[in-house]
Amino acid sequence: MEIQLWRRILDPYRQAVDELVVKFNNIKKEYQDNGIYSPIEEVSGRVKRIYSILEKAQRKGVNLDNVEMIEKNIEDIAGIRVICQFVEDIEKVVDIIHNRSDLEVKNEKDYISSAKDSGYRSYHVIAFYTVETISGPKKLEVEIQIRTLAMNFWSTIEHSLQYKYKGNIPQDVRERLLSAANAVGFLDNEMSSVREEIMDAQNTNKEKAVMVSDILSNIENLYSVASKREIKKIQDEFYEIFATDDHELLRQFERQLDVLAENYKAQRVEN
Ligand code: 0O2
Repeated sequence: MEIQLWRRILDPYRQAVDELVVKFNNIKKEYQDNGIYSPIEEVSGRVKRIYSILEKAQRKGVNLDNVEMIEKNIEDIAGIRVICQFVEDIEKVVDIIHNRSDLEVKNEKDYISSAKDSGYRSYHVIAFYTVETISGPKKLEVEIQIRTLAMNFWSTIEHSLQYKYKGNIPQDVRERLLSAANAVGFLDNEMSSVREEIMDAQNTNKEKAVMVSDILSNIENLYSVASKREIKKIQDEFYEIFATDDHELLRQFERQLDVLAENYKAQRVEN
């Protein structure tokens, strides 16, 4: 297999990664725009490096000249990583994947219920995804790794150590990593136990930010219709309420301002 052809072979995988990153980010955005907690915190993707593909193919005893066999045997040429805040979110992301019409699940690896010997924890979904190319549709495999922020921290560090020691991490370092993996498990459990409180706090903050931005844009719009004195009065009232940090007062003020803006709009239509 000619080396320069690799770029052409990997092009559809690059396209798949780019498209899926956009799609998963959009899921996150949809949750946020609807004021609902998003199980997706971060999304990233990569196409496996040619060196890693060849190395893995060799390890699996696949003939390096046979591209079809390489594509069939190496499921993670296209890799997507979805990072969640809590372990509970992982299940939600897996459900989302199952319910999508553009992803057909091939198999799943649950390294959360049973971690790998290294201590690695993550949930992998291997799915078929079709990209449209100028030569027609190409159905290919993508690996979606779903894990928490804490699991990701551990695996990123461990992965770089794997590179450093070329897969032969010294025993004492391995033991440290295992104990760190246990600490990550503990951390995720502790975070889960206060999940409701954390989610509440995050939702309240988000709601406040949306309310403040709504209030400010209403005040901005009033500049063209209300008197300077009235705007000054509204602004002073806003700063006063904002300083109290009272969520309910802010909500009431937002409603009042909405009504005022509507009244001015109606007056303008009448005139
Ligand atoms: P890279 O650099 O991420 O591309 P299999 O086909 O099931 O026999 P495979 O494909 O290795 O074997 O499956 P597995 O074990 O599910 O691993 C797929 C990917 O998961 C790996 O790809 C890693 O990204 C990640 N992974 C698996 N085990 C570990 C681990 O112990 N530590 C870390 N940090 N990551 C792990 P690659 O090809 O190894 O690497």
